[in-house]
Amino acid sequence: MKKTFGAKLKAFFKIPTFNEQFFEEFEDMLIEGDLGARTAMEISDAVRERAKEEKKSSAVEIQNLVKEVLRGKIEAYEPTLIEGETNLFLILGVNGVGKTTTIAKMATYYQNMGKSVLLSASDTFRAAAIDQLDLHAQRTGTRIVKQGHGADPGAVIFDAIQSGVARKDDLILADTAGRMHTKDNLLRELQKIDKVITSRLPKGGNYKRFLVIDATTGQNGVSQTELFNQAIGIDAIILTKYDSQAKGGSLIQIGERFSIPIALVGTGEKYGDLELFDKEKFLNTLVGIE
Ligand SMILES: Nc1nc2c(ncn2[C@@H]2O[C@H](COP(=O)(O)OP(=O)(O)O)[C@@H](O)[C@H]2O)c(=O)[nH]1
Ligand SMILES: [Mg+2]
Repeated sequence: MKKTFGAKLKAFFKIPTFNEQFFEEFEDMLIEGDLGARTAMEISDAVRERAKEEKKSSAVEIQNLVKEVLRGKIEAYEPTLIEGETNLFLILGVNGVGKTTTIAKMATYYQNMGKSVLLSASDTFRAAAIDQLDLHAQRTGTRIVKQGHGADPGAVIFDAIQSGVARKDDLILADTAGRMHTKDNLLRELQKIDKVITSRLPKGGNYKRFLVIDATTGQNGVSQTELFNQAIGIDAIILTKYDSQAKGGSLIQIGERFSIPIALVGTGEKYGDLELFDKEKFLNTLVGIE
């Protein structure tokens, strides 16, 4: 089995010999862990300083030092609903990252809190996408607003808002397409959707844009964030497939470059496999503590 970044880090510090080769390999490992070149250098410098000051540094000490450097780079985001208002969460991300699955998990999560949820099948680009969300709606007992394959996604969201407001739903979860014929098409489509929401959601409504990042895609998560953030702005990240060996090192770069916090973590394929992001736990796992 492939070792996690945290396990590698731990093993690396078993017998630290602080020479130039050590620091070169150390930086390479940090970059492989998707922490990015800048953070890698920052951590490497901090360890260098510590090693010089204290002569010897134990694995645990260095792991904690790495954690300290990382701590200021990411924040948690609590996805709370505004009571008595229409909340709308737009779920964005490239194909296959887990948007539709996460929507079903979020529906379950908020329904368990006693909230009424409405799904908007606004990924109309793929025919199967509507059926997939529809199946999740049936299984989780959630109401859904949908139109046919190829329909205008803005129109679907428009309908969902009208219906959700009329029925006083607490939360509308809107699916989106992750791919279109061209990247420009996709971005324009998302901007149109965004405009429909900002102009149609009643005053006092709570609109948040969530970007889903697949933990296993590593460095690509950073360019995906840049793309979607430029298009309409992202409020928070949802990290999926955290049950894999990948422990989301790219979130450090995302936090550093775009200051976008992390709301939720997907830990499997079942409806209950969704957790609130816990920063301390995340960092401990990332650097191999515990
Ligand atoms: N192991 C695991 N698989 C996931 C998770 N979230 C989604 N998936 C799987 O990823 C695949 C793509 O998910 P889907 O929701 O269709 O992605 P979308 O294209 O972004 O809507 C499916 O096989 C899901 O079961 C997760 O947290 N862990
Ligand atoms: Mg989907």
